Amino acid sequence: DLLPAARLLDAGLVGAWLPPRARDAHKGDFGHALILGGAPGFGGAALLAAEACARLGAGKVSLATAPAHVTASLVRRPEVMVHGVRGAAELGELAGHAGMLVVGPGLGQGSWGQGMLQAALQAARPLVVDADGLNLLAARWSGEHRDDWILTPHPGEAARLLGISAAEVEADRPAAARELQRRRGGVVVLKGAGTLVAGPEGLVVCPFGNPGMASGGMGDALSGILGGLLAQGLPLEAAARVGVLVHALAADMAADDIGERGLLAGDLASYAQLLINPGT
Ligand code: NPW
Ligand code: AMP
Ligand code: MG
Repeated sequence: DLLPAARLLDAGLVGAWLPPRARDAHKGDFGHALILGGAPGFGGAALLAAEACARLGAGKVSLATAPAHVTASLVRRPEVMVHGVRGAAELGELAGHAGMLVVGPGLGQGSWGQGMLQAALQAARPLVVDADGLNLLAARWSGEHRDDWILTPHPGEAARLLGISAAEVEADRPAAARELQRRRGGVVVLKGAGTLVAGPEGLVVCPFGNPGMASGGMGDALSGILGGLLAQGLPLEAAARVGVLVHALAADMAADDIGERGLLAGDLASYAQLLINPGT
């Protein structure tokens, strides 16, 4: 049974948290997200996050990535402000200008990634921590506990954070999600079939999504979706629940259209956009 005894996420939550935009709205109303990630070899992860963040309606998206990825990122997504940084010292005022940060997609665990995570932790902004950001939390920031972050581990990352095996995480997913939330604070999204969201308001499970999502980059897209919602001002736990829903429902729409096998993370963004604009 993929769905443990937890409350089911209701797809109606998406519209409830994303009402139509005011006619006189401007981009400043929808926040500025900064994505930190993309060590050499993993530039796509950070770009997928940036693209998903923009597609969810963030007013502005900045991306700080390894210099090697700047040109390709701009070609693919000119709407994103792309900064090539050789180290966190070159971030300058970037983190201070953003309203929230996503750190981890393709971050790597070397000195570049460590510096970027350190800068994110010091930025005093809400965070989404994913992927290697989580691996670094497990390895080097074991005491870090915050109320203003969303952690998005897959079972392998959750296992590293908890100091147990992925099999043990999978054996009791609700217990793992709750324990991680207790130890680290904020909101924990334990990914995998039947994604769980554990936060101060309790534990919920997502009944949507499909095995087409078992492909590289899917988690990176989720981190960007969550960033886009936080940037627009959704409270932490609502952003986590709505983001998990949008991600899974977009993948279900995509699978209905083009099939599960061969589904790509980059395919999700346009379906996500349909979902957050009901009536289109
Ligand atoms: P196994 O071996 O499959 O049984 P890692 P990663 C386990 C970037 N990417 N249920 C899995 O178990 C990311 O952003 C870049 C059970 C294995 O042990 C990261 O920065 C891309 N087990 C970096 O790569 C696209 C599960 O977790 C371990 C599980 C490394 O991230 C790809 C694997 O995890 C990627 O996103 C489940 N449902 N899911 C790009 N285009 O630039 C996972 N595991 O070692 O953390 O590696 O997730 O690939
Ligand atoms: P990551 O491993 O970080 O790339 O994240 C994979 C994403 O795809 C997570 O959001 C998972 O919940 C989702 N996912 C992967 N496999 C499945 C599946 N079989 N059913 C539902 N969702 C899945
Ligand atoms: Mg991942």
